[in-house]
Formats: sequence, structure tokens, C-alpha cells
Amino acid sequence: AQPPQTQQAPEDGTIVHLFQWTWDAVAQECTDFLGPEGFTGVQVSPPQEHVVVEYDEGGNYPWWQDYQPVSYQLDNTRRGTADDFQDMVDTCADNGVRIYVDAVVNHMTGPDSGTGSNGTEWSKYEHPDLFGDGEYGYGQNDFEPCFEEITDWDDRGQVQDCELLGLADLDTGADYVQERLVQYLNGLIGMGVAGFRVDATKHVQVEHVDAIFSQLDDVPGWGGQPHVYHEVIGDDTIPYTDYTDHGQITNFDHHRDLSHSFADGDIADLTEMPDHGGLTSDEAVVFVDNHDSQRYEPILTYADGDRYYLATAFLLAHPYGTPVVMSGYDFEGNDAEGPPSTGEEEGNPAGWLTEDADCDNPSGWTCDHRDEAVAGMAGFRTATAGNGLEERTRDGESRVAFDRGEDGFAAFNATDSEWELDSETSLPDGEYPNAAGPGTVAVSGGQVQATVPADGAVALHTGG
Ligand code: LM2
Ligand code: CA
Repeated sequence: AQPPQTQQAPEDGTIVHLFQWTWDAVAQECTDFLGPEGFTGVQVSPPQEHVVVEYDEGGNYPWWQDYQPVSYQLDNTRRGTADDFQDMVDTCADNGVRIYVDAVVNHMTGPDSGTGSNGTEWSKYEHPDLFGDGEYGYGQNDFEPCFEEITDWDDRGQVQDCELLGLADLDTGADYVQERLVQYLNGLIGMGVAGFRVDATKHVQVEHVDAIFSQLDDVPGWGGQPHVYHEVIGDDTIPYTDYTDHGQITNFDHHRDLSHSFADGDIADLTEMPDHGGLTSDEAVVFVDNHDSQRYEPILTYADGDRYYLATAFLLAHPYGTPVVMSGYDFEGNDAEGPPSTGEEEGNPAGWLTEDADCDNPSGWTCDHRDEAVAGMAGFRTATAGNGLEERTRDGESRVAFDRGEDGFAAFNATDSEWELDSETSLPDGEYPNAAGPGTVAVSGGQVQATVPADGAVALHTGG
């Protein structure tokens, strides 16, 4: 598939994390919604073979099975076959949307033993068939010899050499292990995967990251090197900036500031965004929440409703960083609750196969990227790419409006009452659809007058 030549550079675009979505459903969403609305990428859940854990009675298979790789085989996960995966990559590319794979490189499985999602037998330090051809495996010697769980997070050596959550820690400094990881990643690139969210990068030594990610092929179709962003939860022991030579970095300091500010309704000062964690705008990947934070440290999530979507709209309107929009499923029970399943399917245990998400009839999928405040903001981001931010109006600490050069104007109201906005703008006079809500808004004589709903936004841009 040849992607359109006019495709926006990733840093000007908007990625959506379709957490746990099946390959067929992602392909359909690229066609129906993401391509037409100008979203530029989808982060998908880890596609490699993983452990199978029946967590409790009644067929609950946790989402976190994915983070315990059994091999790098792509066939027969709960999200589809290797052919389905290839179809998804092609269909999304045809619609101008890149696929980003969540790549687990630091570790393999936890303790015990079992049979993986594609039928491969495993135990903690034995992963005998990495690619399904019997050619390569990992054994005890391919793991870091610490063999103990990380307990002292102030000890850099421990954080990188020992076991995160007791997961078998790969000896990522060894040539053989690096070759296997590169084989996996280049295999995906060969299928047209355009980039990676790298899991737990902080637990991989910087030199090992360099050795692995400097061996990646160029991406066919899109051209150039893959777009890589590393998951680093920076701290004093291992700062974010250690990894900036090897890709973009997930900015959890920004996440906490943005989410708390919106949760508290204290948003006006966010127009002047510091380089949180020492990461410049070009270096940072930004988000309101992710699949971990929404479960373990929720500040603001889909469960908070309008205020959350308002924060997401702001994320896309503000020029700092490359945004990733979270979109998963409603979990009401425990943190291990798996995605909506198809129920009983021939040849599979009940609860094993994931249901295709369908945002017109969602049944448990939250479809956050389709919220009225969010859906049109990918278009806003693309239209305003490369422009700075100039604050235009504020009313207290909870209401603020700004220009994005002469291409965009956006106003945010984090209160429970309407805001009668009257502001200057550099946006040319005209009638604009509201990208963050219903209706249209007029700009006349360099002024915009509009009613910004409670916990709502008005966002106007050129080229719509
Ligand atoms: C990540 N980034 O660095 C992922 O974003 C996060 O979701 C992963 O944890 C983690 N790192 C490892 O890739 C998830 C989940 C954990 C789960 C692991 C592995 O949050 O709860 O751990 O995946 O499946 C589970 C058990 C845990 C147990 C571990 C090993 O919940 O109690 O640890 O398996 O058996 C003893
Ligand atoms: Ca490690």
C-alpha cells in the first residue's frame, strides 16, 4: 500500500491508543473515522505471543497478559491472526494512518510455566521458539543474572539489571538478544509498521537501547526511520533526558501537571508550558492518561466525563509535544479486567477472543477519540502545525483562550457555568465550524464572540 504523499509529519499529528482493539476493528476505524478526521497514527496493544492467564472464574483474561511475551510470533492472539495484522497495517496506510506497535523489549514472562497464545510452551527462563520456525529461542543464559525483583528504585543498576515485577529480564547487552529483538522489530517494519511505543525503556540500559534501535530498517511506504517513543517514567535516578538521543520520550511530568490542572479547574497558566522533565516539545510525547495511569493512579480519566474530554481537546490544541489520545474500554471491576469479549467461540475458551469495537454501537468500549470535544481536534492540530501559541483572553484561572498563529483559535472553560466569550483573534474573519463541539462560530472585525459551554471548548481553524 502506498500512503498518500501529503501525509503530515508525525510530530504534527495525533496518535490514538486503541487499547486492546482487535486488528479488524482498528482497520475499520482507520477507514470509517481516523483517516477522514486526520488522525495520523494508532498505537496498538503488543502483538506478540503472550501468556494466557485465566485470572478468575468466568473467563476473565487480563489485559496485562500482553506484557509477558512468550515469543515474537504474531499469529492467533486474542486480537486476530498475523494476516489480520497485515491487513490492518495496509488498510490504515491506505487511509493515511500509521500503525505504532507497543514493543516489549526489556523482559519476557513472569514465573511459572504454561502455553502461550499461539501454542508455544514456556517457563520463566525458557522461551524455545521465538519466531515459530524452531530456529531461535531464549534460555537461562539470555537473561540478566540478577534473577531477583527490583526493590530499590534509587539504585540504577537494580532498576536496569533486575526484574521489573518479577518478569524475566533479558540480557539486552548480549549480541544474540539484540539480534532477536532487531529481528522482531524489523519484521514488523517489513510489514509496514511505522513506529514503536517502547515498553519499560527505563529498565533497559541506554547503550543497549542505542545498539538495538540504531539497527532498524527504514519503513517501506512511509519512508525514513520508524518514529520511536520510549516509555520512561523519569526520576532522579534515571532522568527522561538519558534517552533523548534514541527517540521521543513519554512525559509523565507533563501528564501529572495537565491532568491535575484540569481536575482542579486551574487551567489558565497551562498556556505557558515549561519543558517538564527537561524535555523540549520535539522530544516529548504527551497524554492526559494512559492504560496504566487510568487504572493505578487515576487523576482524570474517561470516568470523569466532560472535564476529561476538555483536557484531551486542550492536549491537541496546545503545541507542546506529540499527543497520544487514550481510548480503551470501561472497567468496573478490578484492574485486571480484560476487554469486552465475544463470549464462547468454537475452539477457544469463553472470554478469550476480544470483541470487535464498534463506536456506533460500543458495548463497553469507551471510544474516547470520538467524543464530540475530541473528534475534530486532530484536524485542528494539523491545521495549526508549526504555529506558536498566543494567549488572547482569560477569565480567572479556569477559562482561557488562545490563538495558534493565524490558523487557529481555541477557548477552554473548566467551570460548571457557561462563558460568554468576547476575544480578539488573528483568525481571518469568517464563519467556522466548532472543532470541539456543535455549531459554527463567526469571527468578525478580528473579534470572536461565542458561548463556551460549561466544561466545554470552542476551537476554530482554517482549512476546514
Ligand atoms: C509497562 N511499562 O513499563 C506497562 O505499561 C505495564 O502495563 C506493564 O505492567 C509493565 N510495564 C510490564 O510490561 C502490566 C501490569 C502488571 C502485570 C504486567 C505483566 O500493570 O500488573 O504484572 O503487565 O503482565 C502481572 C501481575 C504482577 C506480577 C507480574 C509477573 O499483575 O502481580 O508480578 O504479572 O508475574 C509479581
Ligand atoms: Ca532490564
